[in-house]
Amino acid sequence: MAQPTLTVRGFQVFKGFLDPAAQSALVDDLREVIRAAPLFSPQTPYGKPMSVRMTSAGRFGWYSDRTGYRYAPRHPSGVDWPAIPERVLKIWAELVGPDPEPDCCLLNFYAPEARMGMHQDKDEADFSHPVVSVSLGDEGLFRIGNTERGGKTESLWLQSGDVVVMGGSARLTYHGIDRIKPGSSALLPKPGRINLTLRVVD
Ligand code: MD3
Ligand code: FE
Repeated sequence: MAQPTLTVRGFQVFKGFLDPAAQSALVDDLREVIRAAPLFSPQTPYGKPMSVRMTSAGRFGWYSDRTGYRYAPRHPSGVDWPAIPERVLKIWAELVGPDPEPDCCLLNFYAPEARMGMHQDKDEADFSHPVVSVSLGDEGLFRIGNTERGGKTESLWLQSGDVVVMGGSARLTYHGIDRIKPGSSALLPKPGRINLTLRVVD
């Protein structure tokens, strides 16, 4: 099994896990996902739309509106979420093992001005399963905090092809994306960053 390039507060970072050809192939797969389940801007319970646009693949997709955050079995249009692409499942299997398979692949799209505030991911049933993140396109500044809100943080740039595994104590660590660096990658046809997160929800 692959060894992480670095580990920051339990986050295992695999720099350049995907080579440029693998990244392009993945983007082609994701284009199909977005065609079936278009990106949308989730409303927050605070009444403001998120700056990150999202969609999902798999049995569950992440969804939010004024009534709260949750996993939903269908896209807001009413269609089922598309299947998680095989190429994406392969990344999970290589780093986490084949069983269990993830049942949600959340796709976040960051336009140049988008960001994601510090938060914990705790809408899943069992935190013993890790979360795997795949970065594509422009670099994003990832901030890692603590298991309680506040305190000292550490930041690192995530680049196209980097994969991060969040397991163990890192699974409930606060984290966010402060900004992206438009023009730092030529992978996507326009400026922006895609992040995939693979999760076991159920
Ligand atoms: C740590 N996404 O979708 S990926 C998210 O780059 C999210 O789009 C960011 O935070 C992004 O919830 C960061 C890294 C990440 C993802 C999920 C985690 C770190 C995590 C779940 C638990 C702990
Ligand atoms: Fe998160």
